[in-house]
Amino acid sequence: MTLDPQSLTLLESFRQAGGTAIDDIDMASARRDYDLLFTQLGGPVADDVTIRMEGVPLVDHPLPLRIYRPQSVRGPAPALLFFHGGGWSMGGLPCYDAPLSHLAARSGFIIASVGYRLAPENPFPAPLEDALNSTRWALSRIGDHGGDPTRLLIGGDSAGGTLAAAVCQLLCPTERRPRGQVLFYPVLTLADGDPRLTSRQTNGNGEYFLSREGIAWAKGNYLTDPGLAFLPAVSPLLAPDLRGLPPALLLTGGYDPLHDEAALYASRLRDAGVAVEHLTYPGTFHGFLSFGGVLDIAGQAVGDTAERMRRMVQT
Ligand code: D8F
Repeated sequence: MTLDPQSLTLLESFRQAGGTAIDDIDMASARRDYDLLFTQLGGPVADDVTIRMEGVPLVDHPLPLRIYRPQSVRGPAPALLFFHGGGWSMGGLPCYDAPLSHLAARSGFIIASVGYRLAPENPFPAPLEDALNSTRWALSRIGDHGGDPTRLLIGGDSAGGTLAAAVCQLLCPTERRPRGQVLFYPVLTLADGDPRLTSRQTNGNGEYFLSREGIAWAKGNYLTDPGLAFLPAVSPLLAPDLRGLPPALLLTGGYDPLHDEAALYASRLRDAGVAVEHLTYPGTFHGFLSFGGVLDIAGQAVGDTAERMRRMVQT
């Protein structure tokens, strides 16, 4: 397989733009560049979806919540609680208007995107605590926003996918749980040097947007001590027992350094008796869902995901 022509052209434009090596850039500039990139490349927002700012009323620190409601929905709708990517330190709610509005429109789900606290100002465990607490909140209160708490999925992309996967592991077997986990190219381990993960080597040299250096930079922001990477709450792939987890959908590009950890997590989930599907888009790279303005494969993935989301909440 080779890169598809649109993905190749986009990578070529990233290369032309050059830019500073990520570990030389200050946090404010990194966040500005990230926001610009994601808002510019997302393409148009779906016009049949209402976008509103609300909040998650956690006791110590309420979190911003951005709600995408398809105008066609009547009554309580199935809902997806979403955690955005950006290496636990970048990204924000406006960056995801294009992909999440289209996912809401195509699925008929209400999507609630959580403005969890970001590192390095709020390192681990703050982002994860926010994800866990907002999930528990949604499982009891998403009805306040037109969602059906018995048909709740959680999900996220990249670092947000890590948070969603970890939350699924952290919820107790005795409490209410989401009906499924939707993981777009999640980081599934921050423990360095796992020899099983060949794609970290082949796709991580900086030619395909997300690099090993970028992951190391994000890890440095998120973790106050690199030894924390061995906690399953940081690296969900390291959890010894995956039995009883909610059904999972994983999506990756063939040129993503994170491809192999998704494949491995999917195979371990399957061995543990969890319903799982891993969709690979061979010709594209990390982050493709967010680049729908220039990549047709993003729209394809939104359609594929919407179909699986509807199936996850049936019966
Ligand atoms: C380019 C963003 C704008 C580059 C400065 C980029 C990331 C780094 C995103 C992770 C690490 C995600 N991650 O920044 O892709 O999840 O480890």
